[in-house]
Amino acid sequence: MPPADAIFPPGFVWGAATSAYQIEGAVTADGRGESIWDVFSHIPGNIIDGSNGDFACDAYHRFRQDIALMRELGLTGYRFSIAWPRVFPRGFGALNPAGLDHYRRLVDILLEAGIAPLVTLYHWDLPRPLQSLGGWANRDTAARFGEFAHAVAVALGGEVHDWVTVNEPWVAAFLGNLLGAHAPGLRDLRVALAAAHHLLLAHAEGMSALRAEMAFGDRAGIALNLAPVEPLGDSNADAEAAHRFDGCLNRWFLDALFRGRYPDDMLAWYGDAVPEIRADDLARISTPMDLLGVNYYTRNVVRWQPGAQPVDAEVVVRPGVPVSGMGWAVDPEGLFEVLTRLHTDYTAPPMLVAENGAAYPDRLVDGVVDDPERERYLHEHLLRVHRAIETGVPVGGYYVWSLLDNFEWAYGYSQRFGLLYTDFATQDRIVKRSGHWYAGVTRANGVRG
Ligand code: IFM
Repeated sequence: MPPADAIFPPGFVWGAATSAYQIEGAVTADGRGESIWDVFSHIPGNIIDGSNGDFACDAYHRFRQDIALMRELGLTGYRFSIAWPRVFPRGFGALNPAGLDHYRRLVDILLEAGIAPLVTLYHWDLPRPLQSLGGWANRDTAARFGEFAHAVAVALGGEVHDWVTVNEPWVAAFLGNLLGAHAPGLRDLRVALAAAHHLLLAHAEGMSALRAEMAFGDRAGIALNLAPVEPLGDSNADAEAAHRFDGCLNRWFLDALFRGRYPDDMLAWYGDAVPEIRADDLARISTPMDLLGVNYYTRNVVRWQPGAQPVDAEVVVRPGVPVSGMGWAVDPEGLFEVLTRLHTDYTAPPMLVAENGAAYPDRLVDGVVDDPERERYLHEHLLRVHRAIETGVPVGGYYVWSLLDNFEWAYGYSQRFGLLYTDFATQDRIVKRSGHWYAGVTRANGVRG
C-alpha cells in the first residue's frame, strides 16, 4: 500500500466485529441452552434461505485459526459477543462453567496475539426460557441480564477492559417484537416499546454489574445503530415523518441515555402504548458511560407512509444512489454526521465505531475473492472517521462488520459482510481483497486521503 495520508492517532484500535449466534455454531456443545434465535431460525419461512445458526462458521471450534487470521490482518481489537445461553442455559439460576471457560480461552488467545477484546454481553440471543416468561417485555429480564453481566464480569474482568452491554436495542426491540422479522417474531407495538425500555434498563443493570468488577481505566457502554434521517421530498408530511423516524431510531435512545428522558413528541406519538416507566428508571438508564459504540451502515431517507409501523414512515433509497447487497444506500458522509451530532448535541463519551461494513455478492474464483466495492466502502467511511477526529470528535477505534461472512439473521447466509470469505461447505476462510487492503490500513495506521 502507498504511504497513508489520513493518519489516525496513536493507539487507534483497528478491529473487526462478530456476534455469538452469527458465527459460533456448536449450539448444543458444552451445555449450551437454547436461545430465541434457535427457535426462530428453525421455523420455516423466517430465514430467507431456510438456514439457521446450528453450524454457522463453527467459530466455537475454530477460534484459534480465526485469531491467527486476525493477526494476518493486523487487527489490534476484536469485538465479539458472549452467548448468554452458554453461561446460563436457562437464562438464570445454575451457571454453566464450561460456557464461561470457552470465552476464557478465547480471551487468553486474543491477548497472546496482542488483540484487545471488546466484549458485547447481549447480541440478541436471549435464553429461550426467559422468552417463555415474557422476554424483553418482562421487566424482570433486565434483572436477569444484570446477573448474567455480573457472572461474566467476574470471570473475565481481569483480562477484558472494554465492554458493550447491549447491542442495538432498537433492532432487538422493533425488528423482534413489532415487525416480526427477528426473534422472537412478534408484532405488537406495546411489546416492542416495553422491550425497548427494558433493554435500556438491562443496559443500566449491566453497567452497574460491570462497574462492581471493573478496574481503573476499564470502560463500558452501549452500542447503538444510528443513522441520519432526512425526508425524501419537501412536503410537511415527509418532514414530519422523518422527524418521527429520527425520534424512534435515534432520539428515543440518545435522549434517554444522555438526557435522562424520552422525547416528548415520541411519548405523545406512542401514547398509551408506552410501558410503565418507574420513578428512577431514566436516572439509572442515563448513568454515565465510558464509551459509546456507534454502529453505522446507511442514511435513512424517509417518506410519509400512513400505516407503516411504528411511525407512519417508510425508508426508501433515492434513485441513482449506490446500494450494498442489503439494498442499503452507501452514504459515508452519514457516518461523519452521526459522529459529529453525538459530539455536539449529546455529551457522548469517547466513541468507537463498533460496526461498519457492507454486504456484497462475493465470489470465490480460483482461490481469490475480488471485492473492490467493499474496499471502497470501508475506505470512504474511514476517511469520514478521520475527518470527524480532526474536527475534535473523540473516536478511538473502528471495527469492521464483519471479520468473516456469517449468519446474517433473517437473510441467512445470503449476505456476505466479511473481510474473510467463509466457504460454508469446507469452513475454509479466504482473505478477500478488502481484507488484504485492511491489513495495509492497520499497518499504516491510516488510509490514503
Ligand atoms: O449482522 C448485523 C449485526 O448483527 C448487527 N448490526 C448490523 C449487522 C448487519 O446487518
